[in-house]
Amino acid sequence: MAARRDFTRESLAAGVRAGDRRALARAITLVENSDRLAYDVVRDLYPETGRAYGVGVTGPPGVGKSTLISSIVRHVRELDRSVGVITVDPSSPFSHGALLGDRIRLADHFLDPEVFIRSMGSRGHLGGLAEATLQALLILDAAGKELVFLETVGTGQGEVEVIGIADTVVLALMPGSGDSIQALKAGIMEIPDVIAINKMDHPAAKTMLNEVRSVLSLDSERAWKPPIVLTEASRGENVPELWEQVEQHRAWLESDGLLEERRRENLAREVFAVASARAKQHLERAVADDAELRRLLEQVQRRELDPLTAVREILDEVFKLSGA
Ligand SMILES: Nc1nc2c(ncn2[C@@H]2O[C@H](COP(=O)(O)OP(=O)(O)OP(=O)(O)O)[C@@H](O)[C@H]2O)c(=O)[nH]1
Ligand SMILES: [Mg+2]
Repeated sequence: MAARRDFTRESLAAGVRAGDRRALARAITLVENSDRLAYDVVRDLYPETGRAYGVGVTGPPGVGKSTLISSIVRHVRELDRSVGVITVDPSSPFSHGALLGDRIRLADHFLDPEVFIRSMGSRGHLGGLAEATLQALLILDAAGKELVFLETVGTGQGEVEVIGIADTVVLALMPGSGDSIQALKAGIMEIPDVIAINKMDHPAAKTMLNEVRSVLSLDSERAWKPPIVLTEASRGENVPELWEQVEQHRAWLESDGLLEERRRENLAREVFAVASARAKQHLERAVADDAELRRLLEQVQRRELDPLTAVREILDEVFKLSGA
């Protein structure tokens, strides 16, 4: 594409630093395409990152995550903070711009030059969505956005690697999010930092509040007790209170160097998650492309070769690991 040539490594990095929307949009598109130029630019910008505060918003489909983010953005814009929003939809193949629902929900902010909003689907991404999210976050961080929101749908573990990089994780629930309560109770879902029970206009909101409280009370050892806030995102009800809890969590992390510690852990985990995703994809491709390796799988299926011998031969061949 000829248009892609109008940015060089230097001009793209400079554009991102200046917070130029066109440069930001291009850089994130290049990230989505696993383009070498994006890799180089993030590499150049990385030493300047670490200033943005990342807020992850997760929760089941349709609970109002985008609406909540939109309301929070309205609130923090009144406080004059600059904002980036990345919404990640693993179920959507679309990319390059906003998904329809997000576009409607977040439309209020499209004209605000201090707000940059981008949606990403599951297309491409050598290292999976974790890689694309991480790179996009770093770009918005380098662009000087003070707050970056990461939205992803989730009721279990898959979203962890996407928002695992966030400094504060908000779990959004609504009356009827029983599966999430079960997942929290069973320890399948990590305890978030702040819980929003959205759609408080719904008659069952109080019941939900009690259920969440009782699940959290099972875990009384925790140094940070996740606050629970009832919200009505569509009207902005209690959104300042929710934001206040995010700020409280931030203040708590910032005391005693906890934020530094959390970021170190998050970064190490993200690197590991991306490396694992890439290794898995490499392995899958290698086996698909190699008749010899596929034959090993068939031999296992016919019980001519035991599974671990096949594993060993595949790993030896693909990763040159000996004695694994
Ligand atoms: N009654 C009520 N409806 C709400 C509230 N907040 C959001 N909604 C509506 O709930 C629907 C889903 O809202 P979204 O913000 O798109 O939810 P989401 O969690 O981002 O959805 P996905 O990204 O598709 O998982 C929309 O029709 C919203 O208008 C609320 O507080 N009360
Ligand atoms: Mg959404």
